[in-house]
Amino acid sequence: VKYKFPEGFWWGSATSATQIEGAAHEGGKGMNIWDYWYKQEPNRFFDEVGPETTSDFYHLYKDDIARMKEIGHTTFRFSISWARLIPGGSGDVNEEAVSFYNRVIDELIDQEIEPFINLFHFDMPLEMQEMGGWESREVVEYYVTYAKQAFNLFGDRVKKWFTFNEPIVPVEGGYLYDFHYPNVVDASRAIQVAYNTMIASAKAIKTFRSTDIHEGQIGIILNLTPSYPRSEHPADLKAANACDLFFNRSFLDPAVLGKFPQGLIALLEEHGHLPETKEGDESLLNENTVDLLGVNYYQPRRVKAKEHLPNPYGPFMPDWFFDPYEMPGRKMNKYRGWEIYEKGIYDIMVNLKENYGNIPSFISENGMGVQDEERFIEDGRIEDDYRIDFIKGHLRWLNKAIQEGCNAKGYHLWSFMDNWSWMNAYKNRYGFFSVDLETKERKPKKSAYFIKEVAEKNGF
Ligand code: BGP
Repeated sequence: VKYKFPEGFWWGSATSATQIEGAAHEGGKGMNIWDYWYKQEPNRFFDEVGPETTSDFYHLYKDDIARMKEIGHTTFRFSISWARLIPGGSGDVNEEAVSFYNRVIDELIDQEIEPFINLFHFDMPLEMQEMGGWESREVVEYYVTYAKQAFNLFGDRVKKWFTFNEPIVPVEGGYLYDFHYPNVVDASRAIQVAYNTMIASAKAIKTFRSTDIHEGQIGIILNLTPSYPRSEHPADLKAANACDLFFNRSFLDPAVLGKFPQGLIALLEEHGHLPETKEGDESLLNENTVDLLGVNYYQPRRVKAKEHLPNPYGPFMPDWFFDPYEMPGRKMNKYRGWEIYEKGIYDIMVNLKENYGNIPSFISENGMGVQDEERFIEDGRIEDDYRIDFIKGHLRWLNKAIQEGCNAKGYHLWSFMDNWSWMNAYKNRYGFFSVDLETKERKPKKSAYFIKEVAEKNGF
């Protein structure tokens, strides 16, 4: 074994409720924005496939957990569907949902796989969205009540909690770039949504720590995209810094350091876009930073100084401050259109070590989406050597970061099995297991055998 990982390193994978559970209208679940939006505009979803059945984990969880065991998982991240646990987002808990999540948790524990639970993965209950979604402080309070219910129901067995997955994505998708419901394009509202999510996260953390049965850890999962400038020219550096402030530090700093970066505040203030705040917010954020940070890493951002000045009368956008830069010769995942830059994972870890107190962290998502993956079937199995190479490439850099003292505790692939992905539906496949959309049959890909060996040897 050339690349050995620290003892007890977490090997597993990540999923989310809407993307794997299915049973969207079963078991007493309420509607969330995805169920609703799909009903309104099915043509905006790839192949017009919606979230009703996805990978049917709701019914097949037991066999799936056996499969996780089979490939050496020691940990597994899933999310609770707020609209399943509390249909409508507020009010009574749905007993069928409690029973389902209890069965999942107990099954994982029986198989010696530690459950990691995320409370929010893009799936706002419809009623909560109608009340204003994350723009509303009332919704923030309902979210905290939901979190408290979840801690009380499952916190006796679950010791790793996350308040949000990629909270920036609903901001970008729902309020800036029109790829999530409610399809708003308005930077002021986007900034309010971003701000309120961090308030919600801090409040949930505070609640977690004040409920006495829980001695676990609580954190947040962020998609970090290191921002690399085209050159060392001051204008390019400035562009990369703005990009970093908007897309990384806007969430990373409040989550880990307990305050928004000064540079970001100055930028927003200059353009008249500071969010509305409430008394006590500052100390709330300050006193409720995370214990653990999940890092989702797929690709970096490469940027350069703006070539043309933005129209000052047009809508304020983060893109006012930088242009994307397509570095010649960069390595691409040609099956998904994203850049592959393995060293990014190392740069993130070093940054966390140097500037964020070496907070305990782990790779909570990393993975390779592939369109039309059936073309790689040989003798009935998907021979996903490209995915194995992708994983190895990232693990080598993660290993180097650990050798240099970075506090990385584990690696989760996105994802355990092929799943439904938001507007892309089943276009890009990510799993260790393929899923037949008709029969829901799962089949291990070559990478499933690879990860099993890595987990068993704790390295490769
Ligand atoms: C992350 C999300 C996941 C998943 C993944 C793959 O940002 O947390 O929910 O969707 O990206 O993205 P995609 O399916 O769009 O390729």
